[in-house]
Order: sequence, then C-alpha cells, then structure tokens
Amino acid sequence: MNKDGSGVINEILPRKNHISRKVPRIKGAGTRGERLEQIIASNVDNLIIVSSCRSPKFNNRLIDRLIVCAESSHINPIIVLNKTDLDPHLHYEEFVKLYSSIGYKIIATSTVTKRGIDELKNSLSRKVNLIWGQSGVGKSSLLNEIFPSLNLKIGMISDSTSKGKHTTVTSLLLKFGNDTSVIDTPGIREIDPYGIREEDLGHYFKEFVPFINECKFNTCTHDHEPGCAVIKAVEEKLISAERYQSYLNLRATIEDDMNF
Ligand SMILES: Nc1nc2c(ncn2[C@@H]2O[C@H](COP(=O)(O)OP(=O)(O)O)[C@@H](O)[C@H]2O)c(=O)[nH]1
Ligand SMILES: [Mg+2]
Ligand SMILES: [Zn+2]
Repeated sequence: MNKDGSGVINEILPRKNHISRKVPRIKGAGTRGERLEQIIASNVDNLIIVSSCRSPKFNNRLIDRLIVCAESSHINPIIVLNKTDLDPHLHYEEFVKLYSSIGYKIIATSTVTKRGIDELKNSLSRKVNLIWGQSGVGKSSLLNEIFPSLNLKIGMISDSTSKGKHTTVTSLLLKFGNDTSVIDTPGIREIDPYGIREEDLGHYFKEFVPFINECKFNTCTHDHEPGCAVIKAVEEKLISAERYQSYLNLRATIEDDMNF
C-alpha cells in the first residue's frame, strides 16, 4: 500500500484450472435456450464428491456426473461414501470395489462410527478441496469431525426461496493453517458439466479409454455402432454396466443441449 492509499498489484496468480457448470434452467421456462457457463471455483486440487449409503439414497449416476466434471476440469476426484453405519449389510462395498478398480480414491466414512475420518482428513491436507454433495449427505458433519473448531450448522435446510430463480453461487472458503482449504458450496444443488463435447465424453470415463482406441470407427459414440470395443467390453464385464449406463445418460443430456 502506498502513502496515498493506492495499492499495487504485485502478482496475479495464474488460473491453473476452473470448475464450472451450466447455469441452471429457470423453472417453468421450458427446456429450450442456450445455457451459459457459471464458474464455481478456480485452482482446485481435489473435487470431494460426497455421497451417502442411505438418506438420501445412494446415487452413483450423480457420482459419475461429478467425476466427468472433475476429469474435464483437470481436477482430482475423491469419492466419499458417508453414513456407512446405515448399511449394515455392506451393500456399498460393491461401489468401493468398482471405483477403486478404476483407480479412484473412495473413502467409506461415518460420523457415527468415525470410520474413515482420518483418511479423509489426510486426503484434504495441503490441498485446495472443493466439496460437493447433495443436501443431507453429511458434508457439514464430516467437516466438523475433521475440523472441530468449525462448528458448522448441521441439518441446515437449504434456502427454499432461491428455488427456481437464478441462484447466486455462494461458496464458502474455509482455511486451515497455511495450506489446506475447503470450499463448501451450500448454494449449489446441481452441477451440470459445462462445455463437454460429445466426442470427448468417453475420455472422461477413464477406464473406457483403452477400449475407445479399439473401436472400428473413430467417430464411434459407443452407443450402437458395429465394432464398438466399449460395448464389447461391457458385455464381457470388463467395463461396469453401471458406468456405461451413466455414460449413456450423460450423452443424452449433452445431445439435448446441442439440439435446442
Ligand atoms: N447415520 C448417520 N447420519 C449422519 C452421518 N453424517 C451426517 N449424518 C446426519 O445427516 C443429516 C445431514 O447432515 P449435514 O452434515 O447437515 O449434511 P449436509 O447437508 O451434506 O451438510 C444430519 O441429521 C446428520 O446428523 C453419518 O455418518 N451417519
Ligand atoms: Mg451442510
Ligand atoms: Zn465405440
């Protein structure tokens, strides 16, 4: 700062990456029209995708959509599967196996039994973390476990007055020490990946990549084409049918947006 109160910008930090979404559609306005980009955060290391075994119901489609967001933004996704105490039959283990086999870090947690809390804490450490998950999965509870000084409100009902309007993106940057930060995004209900080209989508399902190179046509959309190595891999159970279904669903939403 100079004597006269004016300041000098010493450095503008480069924007290494950014994660954005399509501006949500206004309720009642129909489904047509261009959807603009809304930047949620910049220079993020990890996208922490928080889900729960129950209440709200486990939703792997949503996880896959968020993984695509992370992959297309060059951000490392980490999956957190919370409320494992509510799944005594360990149904969630199938998905722990699936995501680990692809090469993603997935941490099974519970704020009741304290399972996985230390592992999650270590994963957040010395990184910029953007935390995202449906309302009620336990994001605030997990952050309170890891950083007890936080005292975030638990079970907060999201602001219903913002429903159907252009919601402002209210992100909260929480800093811990010099080098750990968590960006909480309580105002963001949905993330629709922005700017993903149809032909790139398959590459954001990273276990598809070795097969994509083997498809007969280089324009293959892995939907119906003869000689599609991705479809063959699904049939041979080398690619999970769940992940393939997520791919098809996302492909359909991208197509819808292109054909407005
Ligand atoms: N059984 C169980 N309940 C949890 C767990 N974590 C959070 N909850 C509960 O889930 C509800 C929503 O938690 P909250 O942290 O506010 O979720 P957020 O909306 O994602 O921030 C609260 O009633 C919490 O007490 C967990 O691991 N197991
Ligand atoms: Mg919360
Ligand atoms: Zn193909």
